[in-house]
Amino acid sequence: MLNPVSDTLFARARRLIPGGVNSPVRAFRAVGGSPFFVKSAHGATLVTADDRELIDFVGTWGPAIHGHNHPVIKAAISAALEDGTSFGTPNPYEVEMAELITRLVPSIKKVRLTSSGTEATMSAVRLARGFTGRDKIIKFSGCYHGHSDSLLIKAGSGALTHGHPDSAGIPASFARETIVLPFNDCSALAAALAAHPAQIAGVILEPYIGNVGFIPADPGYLAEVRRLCTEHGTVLIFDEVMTGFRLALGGVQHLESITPDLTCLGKIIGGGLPVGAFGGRADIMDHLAPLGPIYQAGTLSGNPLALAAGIASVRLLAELDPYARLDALGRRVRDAVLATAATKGLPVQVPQRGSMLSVFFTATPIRDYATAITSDASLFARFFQNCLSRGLYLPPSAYEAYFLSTAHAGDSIDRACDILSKSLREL
Ligand code: KE4
Repeated sequence: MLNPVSDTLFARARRLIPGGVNSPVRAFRAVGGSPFFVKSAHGATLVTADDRELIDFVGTWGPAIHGHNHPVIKAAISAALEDGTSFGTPNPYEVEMAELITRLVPSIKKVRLTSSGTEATMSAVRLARGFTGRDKIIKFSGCYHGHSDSLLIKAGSGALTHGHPDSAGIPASFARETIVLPFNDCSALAAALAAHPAQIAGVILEPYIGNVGFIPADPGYLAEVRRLCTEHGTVLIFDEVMTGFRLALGGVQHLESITPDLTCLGKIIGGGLPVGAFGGRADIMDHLAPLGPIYQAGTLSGNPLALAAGIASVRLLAELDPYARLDALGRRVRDAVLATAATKGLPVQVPQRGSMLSVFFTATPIRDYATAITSDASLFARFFQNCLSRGLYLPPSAYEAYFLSTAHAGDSIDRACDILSKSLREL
């Protein structure tokens, strides 16, 4: 695909920005070719610097659940902008967002806002360690919780995409405090907790994984994780940065009727601007400065513009309740891929819940990192390029989730399913 303007921009970017990108997964290293640059986005569509229109199945990695540049969110940002961009003091938007989150996610009794999901999960882990006085944490292979040192161990998303699930630059002394287990394996968790009595500060997981491709929890798994954490006095942290407000208004914890001790949020609650949040039990949260000894801070935490966008986005979800419609769109895409692959005798797995799904090129049912990496990444790369050449942008990695939006309904989803089918047939 000829992208002269994007290629020129990418050449300039590579001279000054490592890899030419500000987040590695955007670099197309796993799918070949060079990334296109986007100059605008509206609804389900991206417009590239070379004026190509693409149907977007990435949705800026989750925030764009209403599609891009939604008029209600745009109006909320514009109104907030009239009063300035950042005050460095408490502002009314922070109270509104805290009241919204605690009303819609009942496990969150108190909440602290940050500027990214990484800050949210990093802070939640520090809080669990400070609250319990324990040092070790448990995470799960393929789960990605942002790029803080304790959590970049066997991580998914861009770390896995580029073959560095254990990043360089993390002292062995840090890595030793993080135990990594397989997802969807209750006995592995039970054994690890028993082997480290009163040593595990917290268990952190994506309740449905979005960062090794999409992998829902097995029935009963999250309930057993909850029971084991309670038994061992270990803080259960649900990283719902991706799934929060994405799969249900109350997140996966609502769908599965689980009450975590702490929850991390991000993406959708920023409406496309930089926001993260972590919250949960008040007796834990009250250990945070300035009340308690656990420090956490941020210059732009509670930023009025970002919160105006996030409040508008979350309120719109509460008003429209689009989740059944989003699930229908997800099923539509899943069924189109399964049907076409079946005609070719092409083994694929398409885990899907609501507006999240992934396509794995393997005959192995997907339930964890080990099964996810049986997917044929080179076949995915060809599938990705086939789709892109026809005008559909999938995540540029075999280990990411696709995100649909309410804006995909109608013509976009019809065209996208047609492109997916043609692209599969061409493999
Ligand atoms: P941020 O620091 O990128 O706002 O959030 C980190 C994070 C935490 N937890 C979960 C479950 C996440 O999915 C993320 C970030 N997600 C990736 C997409 N897989 C962001 C895209 C990127 O890294 O460029």
